Amino acid sequence: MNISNHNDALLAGHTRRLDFLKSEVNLPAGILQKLKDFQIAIPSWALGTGGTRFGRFSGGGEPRNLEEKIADVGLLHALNQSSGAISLHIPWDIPTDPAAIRTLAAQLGLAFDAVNSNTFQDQADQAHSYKFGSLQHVSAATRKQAIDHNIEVIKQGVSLGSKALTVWLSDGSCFPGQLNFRHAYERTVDSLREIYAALPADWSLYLEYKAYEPNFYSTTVGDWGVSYSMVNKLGPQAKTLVDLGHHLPNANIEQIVSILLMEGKLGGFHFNDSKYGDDDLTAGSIKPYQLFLIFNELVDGMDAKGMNHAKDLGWMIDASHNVKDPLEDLLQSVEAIQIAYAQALLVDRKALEAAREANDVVRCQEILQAVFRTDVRALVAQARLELGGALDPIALFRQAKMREQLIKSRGAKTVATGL
Ligand code: RM4
Ligand code: MN
Ligand code: MN
Repeated sequence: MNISNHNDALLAGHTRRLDFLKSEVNLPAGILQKLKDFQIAIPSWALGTGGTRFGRFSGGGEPRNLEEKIADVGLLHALNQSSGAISLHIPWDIPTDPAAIRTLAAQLGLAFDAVNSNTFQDQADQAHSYKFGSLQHVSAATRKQAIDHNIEVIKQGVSLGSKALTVWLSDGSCFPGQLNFRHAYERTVDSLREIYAALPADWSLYLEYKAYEPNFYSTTVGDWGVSYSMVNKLGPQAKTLVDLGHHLPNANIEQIVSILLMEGKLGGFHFNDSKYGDDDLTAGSIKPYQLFLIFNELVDGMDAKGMNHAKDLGWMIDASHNVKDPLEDLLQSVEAIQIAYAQALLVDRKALEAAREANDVVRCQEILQAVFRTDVRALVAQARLELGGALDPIALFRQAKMREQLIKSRGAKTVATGL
């Protein structure tokens, strides 16, 4: 792959588009640096073809082990210079030789983002089943097994240099009457306290919520209110994680984000998009305006607290690819996130606040929509260019026949671990 040849061929058109943007919009000082600093972690479980419970249609050349997953993220990062971290799901990916894995990642410019525990599936060698929950389970032995697993995941993360544990629980119930809601809540908090106690001082615990699935009557950590009340009980290192696909239809996610940030309890993000539920589609593919509005609140809320946009929250993608090439899909997601971030940085916050204070509702909408309708792709591309990435990552991925090469070296029928 020759990035500079690719860029040279596209440079004239790129410069024209960037100049036009600069002539139309006042770019705030430092915006390019902010875009360059902003890195989005890639989930190790999203590098292969995803499936539904009805089927899975493999695409070929999928990574067969952790080393190959890291190589794939390295490829993404080389192309866009914005995917400089990988988030592992354990036990789907267990680093057997952490030092070697760390070196491999470092060679590709990658860090290890949050590690994710898995108590929503039974593993072949485990003593107690999670069929009726894990941290909420009626049996203390099952809860202990799930707690121990989380503590083990923290240890794995420490050996890789991760700084956060993400806990997503499928715990809940499928039928009315099945669960004592209060007991389930209390048991979950007690279990989380034990995990929290094992957290290194410079780590965070992100507690993710989800409205439904795989349980279809109740989820014990079902919404941001429950997660927020739990992380408040745990302590300052515990925060809520927002996965965009985990809300009931039409939830106002930007408002949730704003309040969590204000309360100092927003920890991180799982980006994706959805039409119906936890669809795990490409970020920005269905509701790009919502993504922009979320970033608008993120930038506003982080600036109000003097936070570092790039470092003070955990930015991750959580997606699944049923019909697209996973790597192309991830390139699309990263770009969509950067576009929304860049647009949020362009909002004239003083003018917006003045319009709000004057109850000028029309003006408020004009300010936001004018930015949302501004094509900032050249700005995002310029950030990539300055970092040594490709002006058009997907085009280069295709021109260089990267998938074909992966199929050649790994085979047409490989299957990556994950969902
Ligand atoms: C869940 C949730 C978690 C992810 C699993 C695979 O719905 O989004 O973050 O780890 O899926
Ligand atoms: Mn998630
Ligand atoms: Mn999910």
